[in-house]
Amino acid sequence: MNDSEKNQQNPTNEPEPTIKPLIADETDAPATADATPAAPSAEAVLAKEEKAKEYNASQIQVLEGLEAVRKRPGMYIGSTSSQGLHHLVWEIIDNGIDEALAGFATQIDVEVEADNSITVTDNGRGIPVDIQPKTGRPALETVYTILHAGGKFGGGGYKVSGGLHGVGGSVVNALSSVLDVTVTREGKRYYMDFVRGKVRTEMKVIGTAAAHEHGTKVHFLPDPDIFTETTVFDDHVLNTRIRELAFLNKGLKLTFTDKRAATAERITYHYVGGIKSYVEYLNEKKTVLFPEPIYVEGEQDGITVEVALQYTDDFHSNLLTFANNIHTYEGGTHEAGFKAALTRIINDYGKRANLIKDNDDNLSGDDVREGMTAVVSIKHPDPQFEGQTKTKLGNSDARTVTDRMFSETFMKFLMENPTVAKQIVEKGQLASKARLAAKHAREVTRKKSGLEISNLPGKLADNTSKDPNISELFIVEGDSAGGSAKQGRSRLTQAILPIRGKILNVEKASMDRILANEEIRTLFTAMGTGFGGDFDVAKARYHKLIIMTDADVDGAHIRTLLLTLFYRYMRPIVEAGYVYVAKPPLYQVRQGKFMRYIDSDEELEEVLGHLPAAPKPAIQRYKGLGEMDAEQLWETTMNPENRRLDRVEVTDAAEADEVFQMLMGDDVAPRRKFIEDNAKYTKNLDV
Ligand code: 28G
Repeated sequence: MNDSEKNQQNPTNEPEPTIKPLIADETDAPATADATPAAPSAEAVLAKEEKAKEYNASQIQVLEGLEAVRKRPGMYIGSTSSQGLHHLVWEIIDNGIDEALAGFATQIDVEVEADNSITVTDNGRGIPVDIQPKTGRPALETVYTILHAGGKFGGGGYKVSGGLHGVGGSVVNALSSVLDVTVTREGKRYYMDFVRGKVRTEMKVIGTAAAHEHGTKVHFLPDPDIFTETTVFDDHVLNTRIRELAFLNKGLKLTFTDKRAATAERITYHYVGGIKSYVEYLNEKKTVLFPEPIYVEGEQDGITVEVALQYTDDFHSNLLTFANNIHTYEGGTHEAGFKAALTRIINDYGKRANLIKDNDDNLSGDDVREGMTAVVSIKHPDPQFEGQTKTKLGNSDARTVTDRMFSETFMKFLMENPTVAKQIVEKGQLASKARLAAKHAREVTRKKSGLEISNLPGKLADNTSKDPNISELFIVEGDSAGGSAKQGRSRLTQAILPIRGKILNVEKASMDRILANEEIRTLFTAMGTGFGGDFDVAKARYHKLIIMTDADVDGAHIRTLLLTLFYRYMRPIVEAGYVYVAKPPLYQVRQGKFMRYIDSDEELEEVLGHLPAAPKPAIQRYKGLGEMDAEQLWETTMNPENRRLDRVEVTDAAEADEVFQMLMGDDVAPRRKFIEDNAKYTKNLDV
């Protein structure tokens, strides 16, 4: 090997390249020059000069092309972050996948070397090595040095499966400090390598191979001058995408080896079931409605469509769509076609099977997708990607073909599997009912934007003023305290909503269930602010929302729950400073004209210590809100003249939310203990 000499000869290393033998010694190029010593004809000299000019021009184009990639890598690979770094691997793997889709490769091996370089090997035909008439260069060299139109970010279209592979090779080459390719085909092994995109070693034969051996091996080291953020590959990212590619290309075997790891074991991904296996994988930890995912496959106008789906007892849907192995996060026409077909067919079938009656509303798209896990994967000869992140398929033919392919087979499936079909329809009907109920609840809330108390549910005793500025809503623990509060209140300004301690029992259930609690729904309705996306603090019917619970553990418990609710579902009212905590006293001390409410035994000691011995101070002890009569409750806790209120800060509510999370555990004992130990938290609100 005389690399230094080769380097000097290498035209790509010189501004004014000279012509030289196209192929180094051992290749299968016709050996001519050495064998013909005769003087060349004038025509031959001219022709040669012409060729030289063409060649020079093309070489300059090559250099300009690759220089452009190095200058603006983001244009070609999106970014030079870790994402861009991994993009290099995807480009090379894609070429191997194209060779597999063309029907020639069955396996692709990906390895991370100890130095963070990457080796990708396929067992396809091997990149052609013959001299191309147009360039006079080996096809292999062209693939790695000529910038092809149609890179992902370089404009133009995408690669077409099995047709245009090699598109990303030159980009990866330009951005690698070293890249070498070994091609095995027709009984020979060819080698060539590059430095920052420029030929270092011209293509040469490095050995022989058995006749049945064929394939391509690409090894590259990303250039640290380009990838300044990081040149370290993330094994999880690689693994995940390689697994995904194995799911998306059924039957194709992909392996991954991380040689940086102490135990560099090879992981093999090979799914004969393709995306059907993908759905099984996604549902692995879920309860499925029927054991095998439905799988549908079809082809029309060169567009292949695959759909796999299965239902679980989940409430959300998990729909992943792909076009030409690219995850179309933003959806697009194929997704729209699938969704439309799914909704239409389930409704059609439901009616045919008399599961959906004539008078019933149609199931909505959301209804039929509830609990569904599905993967839609199409392969399109000319995919158009749109959207913010270029992950939205735009081809309108993809919609019609996906819709038709899927609906035909899916209807057939439902007819042939009536038990499963019934389960799917009934799941949709259940979802529909739940959605209608939720919608109804929302509408009730929305109507309460203001004034008609008549619509306010049962337990609420509203105040008579419509001025939110002077209106207060007391949330009172327990029916008996609620009763006293209703009697003792100032009707003009004070509304009362009793809350039962029962809510405590549901705390370990989900927030959804707590929201289903009647009193809590009443509370939201009464506030008039709406739910979720509709929430509007300006519509609050009360500017004081006062939590009135006992000064004990259960009281703290209810308070935590309510604050959590406000924090999660009504945060703007907390931020606006509308939420308060009432502080019912433990004692009242009176002596002549002196009167004081007392919150603790220590405070009682202290106060008594400062009072004269005679006349004997009268000490009243309050056991709880429920034991105060209407007048006491008014005097101690509700009368704006005497009462003590603490305004709740957002941080208090956030802390309550955290506490609540901790309390969600199934075990009751630690929960109780936690609250008792965290008197600190309870006190926090008393500061
Ligand atoms: C291992 C890592 C990545 C590849 C092939 C095979 C062919 C090919 C690749 O052709 C396009 C077409 C002919 C020049 C095609 C072999 C037809 C016949 C191929 C890969 C341009 C490139 N025989 N395998 N490219 N040609 N694997 N794996 O890159 O004219 S790229």
